[in-house]
Amino acid sequence: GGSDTAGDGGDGEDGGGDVIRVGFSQLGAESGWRTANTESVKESLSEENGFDLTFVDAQQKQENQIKALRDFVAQDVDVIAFSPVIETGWDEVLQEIKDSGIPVVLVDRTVDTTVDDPFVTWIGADFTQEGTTAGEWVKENAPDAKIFELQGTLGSGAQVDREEGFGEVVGEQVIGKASGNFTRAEGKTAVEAALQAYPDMTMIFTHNDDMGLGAIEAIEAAGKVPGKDIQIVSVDGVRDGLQALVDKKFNYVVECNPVFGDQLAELIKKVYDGEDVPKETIVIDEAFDQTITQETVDARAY
Ligand code: GYE
Repeated sequence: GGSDTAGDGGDGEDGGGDVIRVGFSQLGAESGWRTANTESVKESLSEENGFDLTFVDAQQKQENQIKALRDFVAQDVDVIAFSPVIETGWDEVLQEIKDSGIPVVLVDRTVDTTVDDPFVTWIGADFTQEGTTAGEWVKENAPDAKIFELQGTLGSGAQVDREEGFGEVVGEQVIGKASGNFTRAEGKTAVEAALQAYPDMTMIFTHNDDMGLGAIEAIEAAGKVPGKDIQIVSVDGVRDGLQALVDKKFNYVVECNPVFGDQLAELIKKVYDGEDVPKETIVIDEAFDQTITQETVDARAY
């Protein structure tokens, strides 16, 4: 907004060399996945690539995200990108953004809103499929396991959908659930309590590696062997998680790839230029079992 004085721009005023002003509201720094995702986003939305990025970390608090989004509207950025910590509670602010005319690119997690057409495009992983892939491994390899499910942040797209996908395949094997909010510390606490509450559990399905690493600490402190007495099936595939697989403390890891900054940058450019973009871009994942090699882990970029 406002009328800028002409002549301070340097290279080209119209088309071509425009700098794209992006406001990015990241939900937090709760996990290894998130750290890698933040790095990837910052690297791709760089000055050299033609972006002027305002990056704000909400520390897993929705109110912080809403404030950041309102600031982006006030600053009249060209494009707003955000990763919503939970799915609901965005109606008001999404309507405000819509009224401002600033396009929204949804990143990673999803929203559940009454606002019509709330975003131009979404890029992220198929969380339901991740849960299903984990469930299928269990069905095949541990059909009698008694499972404690260590959930991510309650109400987040990643938690809701992973639980759903897993539950569809092996829901009847789940004997208890609790959230560890996607962090190592809270994962550890949740598993300490679960070991008391469900002494017959033989497996943990954790919604991310960090909570699974916390679970390892709790299991070992209780004198049990992770990966044997209590198997661990996880999602993400950050280096520490894959190392736990090599060390035979994790049994199976479904990948969730956080390194999609380049794809995000491409989408944002197209949105800015008014070009057509797909409604969704699904980031491709794979899965790993204990046959993974140390070389693969060492070569992991995050
Ligand atoms: O799996 C977890 C992070 O939303 C896909 O959030 C993301 C999840 C990821 O905290 O580690």
